[in-house]
Amino acid sequence: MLVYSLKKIRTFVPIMKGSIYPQLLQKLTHDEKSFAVLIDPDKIETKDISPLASLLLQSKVDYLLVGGSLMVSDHLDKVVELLKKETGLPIILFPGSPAQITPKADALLYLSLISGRNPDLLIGQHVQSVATVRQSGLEILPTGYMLIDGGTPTTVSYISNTWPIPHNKPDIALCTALAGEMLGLKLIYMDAGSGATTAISNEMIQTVSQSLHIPLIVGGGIRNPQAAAEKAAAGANLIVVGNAIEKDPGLIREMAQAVHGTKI
Ligand code: 1GP
Repeated sequence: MLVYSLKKIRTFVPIMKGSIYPQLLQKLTHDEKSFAVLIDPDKIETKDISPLASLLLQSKVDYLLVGGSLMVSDHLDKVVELLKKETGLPIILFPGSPAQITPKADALLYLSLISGRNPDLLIGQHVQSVATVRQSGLEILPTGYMLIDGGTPTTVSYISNTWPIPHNKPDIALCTALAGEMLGLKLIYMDAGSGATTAISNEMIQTVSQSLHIPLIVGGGIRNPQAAAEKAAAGANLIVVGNAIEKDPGLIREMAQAVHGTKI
């Protein structure tokens, strides 16, 4: 029975190029929350993709984010290709470096690390990789990426050589996010970093989301459905979870339900 229904679901409607941002804006207007699972190609073997795909489909996940801060495996293309084939879900690259770009995905979080003061990650790498990005044909999602202190040093902080915004300084987060919006960025991603001890506070999310007019992505250290629902209720439009789901894939369904059921 399950096999039959999955087969039916797998007659996917192809994702129209360029449709992800308009969809995010529409959801923002209707206050509909979205849930994304982050898949780090370094942490998954291709043989595990099929069982994961079944879970993703049964759980009504909205997007898949694919990327890692330090990619040592060489199967990004394959992972994206299989995820696409098995789930049909929109795949958004969340690259730790320009080397993590594959045209097999649907869209690219074109990240500028606006919480930091490392020119290379604000604009330098973008200049160097412009040809690859343009030729990829991916939907480009210009994103102000903000690292928020999650209580433990993160790989991103180390690699990017930047300080995160202090956990208890919502005003700095707000001014940074608004500056990003006024610069024309289309999304803000506040991230406490993968496996953060402390997720971004509800207060900070609320402060930022109340004044922001573009979709707000929140991730890092969200471990249970209740936390996911709280972050969504505080104003996050898209909740991203990676680590907790790697440890317990059974959480996917509960997390998705919690986020989708969020009432403001
Ligand atoms: C990290 O926001 C993502 O960049 C997800 O974090 O792995 O802690 O869920 P977790």
